Amino acid sequence: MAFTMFIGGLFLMGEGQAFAEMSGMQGHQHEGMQHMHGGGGSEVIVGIKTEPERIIVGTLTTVVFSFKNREGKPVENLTIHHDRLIHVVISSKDFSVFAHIHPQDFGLITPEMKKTALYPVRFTFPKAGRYIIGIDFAVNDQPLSRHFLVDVAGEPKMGPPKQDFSREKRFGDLDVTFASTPERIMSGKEVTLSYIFKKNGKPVTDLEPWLSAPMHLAIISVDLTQFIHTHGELPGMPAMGHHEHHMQMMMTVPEKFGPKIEVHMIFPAAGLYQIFGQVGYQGKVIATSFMVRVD
Ligand SMILES: [Cu+2]
Repeated sequence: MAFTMFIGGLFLMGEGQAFAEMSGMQGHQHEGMQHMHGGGGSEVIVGIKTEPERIIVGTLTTVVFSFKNREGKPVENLTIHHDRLIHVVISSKDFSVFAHIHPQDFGLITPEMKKTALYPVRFTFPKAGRYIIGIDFAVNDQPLSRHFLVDVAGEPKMGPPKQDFSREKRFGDLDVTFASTPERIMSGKEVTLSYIFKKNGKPVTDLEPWLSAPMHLAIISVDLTQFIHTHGELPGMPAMGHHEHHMQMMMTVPEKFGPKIEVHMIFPAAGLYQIFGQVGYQGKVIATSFMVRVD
């Protein structure tokens, strides 16, 4: 496999510049876990390489993630969480492009991948400019998160992010009302985000779990310094702290639910954030996108 060529290499970027942003546990809602698990996972050094190295709009690009320990040895004990070994979120800086993909979307996880701890995904970048690539994974069941920046060359170029604070939008067949409680979001303070799904004016009660969660969310700051992957909950599920939130991964989500999904979280810093949410509906995944300001 071509991927073996990446062994030993760490980062790359569109223009040959390395940006490896190690976000660590930052804002990932699992801060408490480090104490409970002895912090072994923070030793994981994640790298990213792309093939081709210089990414061009419209070209199928392989993005390979490498997982190493301090000694430079491959980390072999990645564990499945939310049904997948590695969750990869890609968003353009203008927030017009969003993808949530996994190595398993492109084929089986091979023994070779496990042994070398090199995991590829494929993606065609549709616009030139900067992208954030966030990944979520778990080592010995300890959830970890990292993010990277890559630059893509070519045409068309992306514009600045649209400042759209509308709270009612249509995604696919669904009308989605988004709200936050309290309405004014403060950094460092807990906030509840809520989504209400309607179709033809009627509440949707047959939303479906996707990857063992009512909703998957990727929350990204406009300056691309913050990447948070979190999950929605159903109202009435017991209130969860950070540890319980992790345990929710093992909980069963009802087969059908709706129309409301809630997300409990703490924004780590002030600024504008785009909130991408994904929910299962009629065998498909509906992606939602809303912008919030955090003071
Ligand atoms: Cu995923």
